[in-house]
Amino acid sequence: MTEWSIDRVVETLESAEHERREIGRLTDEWPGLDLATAYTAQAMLIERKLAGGERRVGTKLGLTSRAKQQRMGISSPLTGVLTDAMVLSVGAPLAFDELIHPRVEPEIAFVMATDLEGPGVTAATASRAVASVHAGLEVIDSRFRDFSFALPDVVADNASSSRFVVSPTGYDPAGLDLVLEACVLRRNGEVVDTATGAAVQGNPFEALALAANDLATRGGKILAGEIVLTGGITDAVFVHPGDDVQVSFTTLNSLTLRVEGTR
Ligand code: 0L1
Ligand code: MG
Repeated sequence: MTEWSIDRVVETLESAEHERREIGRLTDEWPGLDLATAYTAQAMLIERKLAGGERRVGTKLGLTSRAKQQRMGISSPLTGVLTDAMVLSVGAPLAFDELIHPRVEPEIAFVMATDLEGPGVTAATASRAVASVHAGLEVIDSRFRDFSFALPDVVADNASSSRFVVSPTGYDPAGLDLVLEACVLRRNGEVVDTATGAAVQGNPFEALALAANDLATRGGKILAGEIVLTGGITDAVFVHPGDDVQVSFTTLNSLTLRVEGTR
């Protein structure tokens, strides 16, 4: 039997993504896969994507809302890395056949004006580092069967990252009350969930501060110009070919994603 190692974790996750194949929890097979080891695996996974030609474009938070934490049975937020290969232009369809079992969730997104580096970042200092606030829509596609994972599994899997859309129009953070910013998630015209920005750690700027402080524990930071997805505001909905998903915010824009495919 092959021993588990960080290399093997990365190769297992990479092949699951490339072959669009679900896998079982790594933590069931390797109980030694702790959080620190999982973040090392995530960093290696990203290094390999970058070595393959992808470009880092941002940071994402996951499991920042109670709706998502309750659904996944994990109460701790986590971070991941966004690359240009995950970017979907506004209006572009989602190619279902490229993915395993995609789900869609609304996000409040930031574009950063300056670097943001912990420790000690507060929501107030975090908000001053933001250039603009945008509507976001994230497609998550956990490589784990039935989206069933423990925290180290999903950390190693780069927080289920797959695709995302950010509205081109950005808003001055000083002019918004993100705690009260409301969002409606619709699938095929039917309302499936609603929430306000308060769902995201009480305030999306708290989530941004959390990301900066957490990254600092691993020697990382958020860079000027990068996008930050602050975490799904509502639970994520499964999508299938033919579906239209729409996220509509009070002030931020609406985004619609059409799902195409044959499976
Ligand atoms: O698959 C997942 O739900 C984990 C990633 C969480 C994404 C989010 O909360 O935004
Ligand atoms: Mg998300």
